Amino acid sequence: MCAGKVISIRGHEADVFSAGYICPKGVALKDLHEDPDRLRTPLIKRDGVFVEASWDEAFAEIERRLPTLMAAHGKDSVAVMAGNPAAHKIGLLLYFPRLARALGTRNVFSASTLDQMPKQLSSGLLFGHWLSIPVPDITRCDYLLMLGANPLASNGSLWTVPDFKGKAKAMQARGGKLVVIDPRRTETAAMADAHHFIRPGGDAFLMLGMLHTLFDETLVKFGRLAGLVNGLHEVQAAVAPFTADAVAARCGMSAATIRQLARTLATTPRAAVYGRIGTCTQTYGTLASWLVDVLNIVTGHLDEAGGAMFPKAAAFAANTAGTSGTGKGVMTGRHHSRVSAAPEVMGELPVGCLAEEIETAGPGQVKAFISIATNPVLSSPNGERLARALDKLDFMVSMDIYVNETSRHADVILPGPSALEDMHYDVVFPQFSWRNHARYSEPIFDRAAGQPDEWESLVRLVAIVQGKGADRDAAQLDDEQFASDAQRLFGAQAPAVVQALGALKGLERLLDVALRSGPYGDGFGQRPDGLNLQKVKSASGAGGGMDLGELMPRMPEVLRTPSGKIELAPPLVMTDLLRATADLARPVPDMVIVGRRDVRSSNSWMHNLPLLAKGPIRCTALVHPLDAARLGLTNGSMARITRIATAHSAHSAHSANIQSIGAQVHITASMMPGVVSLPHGWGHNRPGARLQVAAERPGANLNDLLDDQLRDPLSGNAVLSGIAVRMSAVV
Ligand SMILES: Nc1nc2c(c(=O)[nH]1)N[C@H]1C(S)=C(S)[C@@H](COP(=O)(O)OP(=O)(O)OC[C@H]3O[C@@H](n4cnc5c(=O)[nH]c(N)nc54)[C@H](O)[C@@H]3O)O[C@H]1N2
Ligand SMILES: Nc1nc2c(c(=O)[nH]1)N[C@H]1C(S)=C(S)[C@@H](COP(=O)(O)OP(=O)(O)OC[C@H]3O[C@@H](n4cnc5c(=O)[nH]c(N)nc54)[C@H](O)[C@@H]3O)O[C@H]1N2
Ligand SMILES: [Mo]
Repeated sequence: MCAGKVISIRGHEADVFSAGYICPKGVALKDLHEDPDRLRTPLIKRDGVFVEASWDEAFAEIERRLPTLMAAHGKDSVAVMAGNPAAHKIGLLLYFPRLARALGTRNVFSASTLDQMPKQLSSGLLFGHWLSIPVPDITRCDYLLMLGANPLASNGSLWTVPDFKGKAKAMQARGGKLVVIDPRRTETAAMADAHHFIRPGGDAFLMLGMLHTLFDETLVKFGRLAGLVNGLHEVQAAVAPFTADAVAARCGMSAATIRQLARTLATTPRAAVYGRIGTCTQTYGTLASWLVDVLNIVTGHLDEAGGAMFPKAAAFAANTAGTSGTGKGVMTGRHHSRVSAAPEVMGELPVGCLAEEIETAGPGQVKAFISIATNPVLSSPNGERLARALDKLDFMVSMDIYVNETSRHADVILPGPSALEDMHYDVVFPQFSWRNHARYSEPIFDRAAGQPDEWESLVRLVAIVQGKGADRDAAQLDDEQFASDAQRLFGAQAPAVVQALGALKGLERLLDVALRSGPYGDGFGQRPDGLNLQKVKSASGAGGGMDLGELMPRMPEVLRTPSGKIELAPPLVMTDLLRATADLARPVPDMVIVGRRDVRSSNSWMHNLPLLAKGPIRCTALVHPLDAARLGLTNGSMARITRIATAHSAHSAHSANIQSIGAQVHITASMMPGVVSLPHGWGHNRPGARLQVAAERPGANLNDLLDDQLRDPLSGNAVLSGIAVRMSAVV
């Protein structure tokens, strides 16, 4: 560690995972570190104005207000939400669940229901664990069918694949084919061997049509998994209505193309289907996510080299714990949200329910909110409604590094250290990585005096909630918690484990336990050649980390279903197929809106970093020339995009959205006619945010047009794609 300035940031060629590839956001960490708007001290709002405070003052303020509120209104009166950066920060990820548990509230939310909850649910139902999500084995794959993803911009998602472009080119060089299904000819589609437009929201229908073709043409084969799959006949019966001809109009694709996609998938020995955010953020999100894996399973590509395989992470891989090959499986709906009766999924309620839980009076009404690294005012549908609701709270705490569109509503803001002041070990991404690996990064800079790590702030919040006091030392509280956890986890072995961990504390202690008891671990001496933190640390840094090899078959060991089989026909999904059957002939709207990502942006933030913000305006509305001509839109002009009201918004005064937004038009034949694409996470013109650079070019907020009440009913995931809109020229 050192004190000083960032001179430059570059990729590390010896890195076992990235081989030196970094995206522009990595380079921009310099700007983030130096950003004058990034908070360095806690803030407390006094008489409506934020004032700087010491850490002790901030925690004292929380202790003064939160426990009394909980005592008066009950546990559910506090809502808590964790956002996307929590997936990148080991401290937030490992300690957030402790806060949620300590609060004991049902009102737990996260960005998962704006993103991948459908995939987690479908994987849980099929394979028995929320985190058993197969990824394409790209280095050996010869045919990759990709739906609703643009890894050239995103670097992959639920599939961590740095330099996707290089890997896809290598696949093409050995004769492999990449086929992209997307309503926009994206950067990824442009390099693909084939690209097909699809009507937004049509993916479940497309894949049902493909599945029907596989049954119809007797192309179904399980290969090695024969005998491990339950429910094939139920699936075959349920897909009977979905012939390629019946689904074609709904997908905006020809029946011949749909059949051909199915045949190529079935007859290419090493092939995989991959679907991502475009397939999740729709009303059939769970169905589409399920179908991706069903197609892989029934064509014999699941768990095969070059197909869709399950990574095996070195640490914190819950799907390596417990008994191999069997388990409890997953269930949903153990409780329901108070206002909309939405089922709990993975312990969470849908983000779309947060505003109404704050607005609606009665027992269990949300009176306080703790937001952790999340900006739902911009990143969730109908954020304006949420913003109004946040103003009605009795108390709000934000753990955030900026005063932004969401944290401006807080009474207390607790900032985390800069990314360069934090140690790092990827907890989430190795569960979905293209190759198994383990690497550890030391902090580059010392932290400013008094600046706690984020896990320490969470430990202090837990202590406040548990009535242990605001002035307790985080490290000591953590020691106490660890001692009791070790007893529970290791029983009679606990003293030996504690001794083996030596002087390690906090995150490093948890990481060492996870590595040593993980699938490659030394088992605290039982397997002396195995991993521990010390070994991973020595291999990291200059060494570039530890390569744990290519993806390996994991069936049936990875299964955690009660039957010990793949459950191809989960009742929840079978019932939802009836909804899709009834919906098959629904006419498609004239014009719908979808989102996109830009390589120089990260959801609703990083727009304040000069290196990323410079250059052309990125928050543009992409429209096809035919639509532009029809609507009288010209390149570079402003258009008004108005949403067409849904049944929900018609009944509720609260939920009335901002009805329209203005965005700059970019005319391009890369769009499917009838579809407009606008990135999300913009709209940095809200009063009270302190984002000087972002405010110069605030952009339009796509989520202002979207309906917080539209969800995939199974997973609770928000519908963010394929929403009917009208567009007109601003004159
Ligand atoms: N319309 C539409 N909306 C979408 C999407 C879409 O495709 N279309 N995508 C959705 C998806 S996939 C996601 S994941 C969500 C993401 O939505 P969010 O979870 O809200 O995440 P971000 O928008 O990235 O906001 C991150 C917040 O964390 C703060 N932050 C950054 N670094 C740190 C840190 O180190 N510590 C702390 N404490 N805070 C930090 C930032 O200042 C910001 O307030 O957006 C969703 N919204
Ligand atoms: N640079 C950058 N990288 C990121 C992020 C970022 O904001 N910026 N965000 C990160 C996060 S949180 C996530 S979750 C991942 C997401 O990573 P990806 O899933 O790759 O997300 P996108 O790049 O938004 O690509 C989604 C694609 O789906 C298409 N689409 C929209 N609707 C439909 C539909 O109904 N059907 C089909 N087939 N396609 C549709 C869109 O046109 C778009 O091209 O990216 C991560 N990486
Ligand atoms: Mo995401």
